[in-house]
Formats: sequence, structure tokens, C-alpha cells
Amino acid sequence: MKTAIVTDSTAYIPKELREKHHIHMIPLNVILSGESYREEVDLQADEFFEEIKKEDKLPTTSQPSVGDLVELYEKLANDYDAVISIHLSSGISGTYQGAITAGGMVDGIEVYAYDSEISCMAQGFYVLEAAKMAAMAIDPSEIISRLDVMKESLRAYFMVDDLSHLQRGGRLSGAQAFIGSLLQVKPLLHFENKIIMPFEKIRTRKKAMKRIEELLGKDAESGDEYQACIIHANRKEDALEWKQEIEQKYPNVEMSISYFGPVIGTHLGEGAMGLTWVKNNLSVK
Ligand code: MYR
Repeated sequence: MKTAIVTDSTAYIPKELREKHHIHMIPLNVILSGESYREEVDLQADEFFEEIKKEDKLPTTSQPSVGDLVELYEKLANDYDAVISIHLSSGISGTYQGAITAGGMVDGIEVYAYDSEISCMAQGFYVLEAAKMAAMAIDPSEIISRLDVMKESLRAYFMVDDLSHLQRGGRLSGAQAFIGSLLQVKPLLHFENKIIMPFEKIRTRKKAMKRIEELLGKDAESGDEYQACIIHANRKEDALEWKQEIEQKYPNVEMSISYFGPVIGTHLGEGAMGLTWVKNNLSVK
């Protein structure tokens, strides 16, 4: 059984890594001054954060069209028997639903759409695991079961400098009164049932980072091996510093750094930062 692994651009898996693991990517779009750009294809994260400084109009985003997904799956049908198409949470984007619709329109290949219920490198953890398993010719159903097991230990917490981006894009859920009271602080955010919810009200960025570290510590102190990734929106120096700090504290956590690209950056704003982790000992090496 030959299975292709597809994901969308919001996993922000660098091109070289995608190529190494034969991962196929479908981009989401950012609309800047009336022009639509495919992120990770026409527009990279650093260009985006430079560009928005010059723009008065705030960017917006859009999911890939069903037609683009159909075209990709049809192309893959020439070489593969099945596709696992892993996407950002269905609670924040219609991309996963688009993959289901497109999958039903294609002949000669079985399409399994998978809702990561998250995004960015947390989604990337699933994608890389699925790609390693697909390379071993493991059956799609077994790959999907493995992703479901990963989901049990996967955590992601993040904070933003300015909550208004999330509010404006309609991607922040929770009681309005609570959200209003969050505008002055640096709330810790997370995903609950596929949508973004405030996790805790925290006053400063430093305290929020400490709290995330504490949450990681609760898991890491079990002694289990974890992989974790710091994700930042144009805050590389801070990310590097934080990485070193965590590495010293938790040697059983394998650390990496990734980024919030144009689409997710549109909704979180520059300066956002987060940490995601998942148990490693289930992972295919
Ligand atoms: C679309 O237009 O379909 C894309 C909408 C993307 C919404 C993004 C909301 C922020 C997600 C934060 C993810 C943090 C993961 C650690």
C-alpha cells in the first residue's frame, strides 16, 4: 500500500524537510492590499512581517479551494493508493472540510482527511510521524490510529501581544466578558474541542512563559521522552533563549523552533509565541 501524506501550509514544515519525507503541501492564502498570496510559496514569514508594517489595511486569510485539493489528489492518484490529508483544526478553518469534499470527488485513490484539531508545528508533529510510517508502507488505518494516540499527549499553549487580531478574525472563543477583561493582560491560550479558548489570565509575558514551562514540567517530570517546539511570530532571539532555558531544565525533552507564518500570523499578530509538546516514545524513529 503506497500512501501519500498531504498537509497544508499552516504546519510550517520547511521545504527541505517536506522534500526529505515526501510530504505534499497545499497552501492557504493571505490577502494583502487586495492581492492574494499562497503562503510558503509566494510569500514567506519574514517577508510577510516586513510587508504588514507598511500596510494600512490589515491582511485576511482564505482556505485552499476544493478545486486545488482535487487537482492535488488527482495528481497523487497516478502514484499512490491512498492519501492521508492532515489539516489545521476544523474549528478555525474550513480546510479540513474542503479536504473531505475534494476526497469524495476523486476516483482511483482513497482520501483520508485528518483533523489535527490544532495547527503549526503541533500539526507538523502528526505530519512527520505519518510520513515516517507511510515510508514503511504501514496501512493508512494504522497510521491514523497512531495519530489518535499522539493526540492524547499533545499539548499546545500560546500567547499573543495583542488580542485584537484574534478577535477581529473571529477566532477567539469564550465568554465575551472574560475576553474583554483579557485585553489588558497576556492571556495564555489553548485549543479546547478544536477552538481557541483562553486558558488562564496572566499579567505579563514572562509569567506566561514561566507558566507554560511549568505545564511542560508536569509532563516531562514523569521522565518520559518528549519532543517540544517553540513557535514564534518574528521573535527568533526570544525563542532561542527560551529553548536553551528549557533544554537545561528538561534534558528528556527534545527541543526545536518553528514559526507562525503569514496565515496564522495574520490571526495572532507579530510577537506571538507558543510551545507545543508530545510524548516521543510512541514515535517511529
Ligand atoms: C483560513 O482562512 O481558513 C485560516 C484561518 C486560520 C485561523 C488561525 C487562528 C490562530 C491559530 C493559532 C494556532 C496556534 C497553534 C499552536
